[in-house]
Amino acid sequence: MKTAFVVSLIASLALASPHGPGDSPKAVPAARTKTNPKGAAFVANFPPTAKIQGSVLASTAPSGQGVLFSIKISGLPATGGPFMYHVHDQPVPASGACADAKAHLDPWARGEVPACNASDKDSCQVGDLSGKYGNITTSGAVEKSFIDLYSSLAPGDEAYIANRSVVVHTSDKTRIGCANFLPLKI
Ligand SMILES: *[C@@H]1O[C@H](CO)[C@@H](O)[C@H](O)[C@H]1NC(C)=O
Ligand SMILES: *[C@@H]1O[C@H](CO)[C@@H](O)[C@H](O)[C@H]1NC(C)=O
Ligand SMILES: *[C@@H]1O[C@H](CO)[C@@H](O)[C@H](O)[C@H]1NC(C)=O
Ligand SMILES: [Cu+2]
Repeated sequence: MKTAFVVSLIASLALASPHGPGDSPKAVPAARTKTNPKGAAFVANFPPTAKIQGSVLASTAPSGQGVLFSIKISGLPATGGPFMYHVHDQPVPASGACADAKAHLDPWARGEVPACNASDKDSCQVGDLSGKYGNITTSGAVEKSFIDLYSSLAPGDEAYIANRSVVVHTSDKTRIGCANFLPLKI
């Protein structure tokens, strides 16, 4: 009896989809990307129509593991902070409409709740950069760099960020700037 129960339990676990929408957020920790190509670099430049100026550079980290993000933003308004910034799933279309960037890059369908715990980055959405590395709490200009082990610059990876976008938000989630990651031309 007991054995039969255990066997059926194991069978039902094995059948469960690893990325199903009903999974608890911690069921599938974000994969750490180990295949970032050396020297890959993409940049998202906020367009003149955005309320903020600047860029987000994403390049393979010097160690080869993870993506080095270098954020340089100016023109952050005096009110509306703290500001959040994320990699979003879709690119911004030619119209520049930030809403069309859709939701955060979340290849493992982790969802929005509970909020990302920065002490447990494995459990956060891949695209939730401010959840993992902190909100921008200043107005005006800011520079910030960090290495994210979950984002990918390897084409074909679920967490590939090129051809997607970065979005900056006020604390009420209003999108005040968005731009696509495009190959860096030196
Ligand atoms: C965040 O993660 C750390 C490390 O796993 C844990 O000790 C802490 O309790 C977590 N905080 C919350 C609010 O879950
Ligand atoms: C971005 O998408 C376009 C159109 O699908 C494709 O031609 C291009 O190779 C992609 N670029 C990258 C860096 O993946
Ligand atoms: C970042 O700001 C948002 C919006 O105010 C807030 O909900 C979130 O808790 C903040 N995150 C941290 C880690 O302080
Ligand atoms: Cu966002």
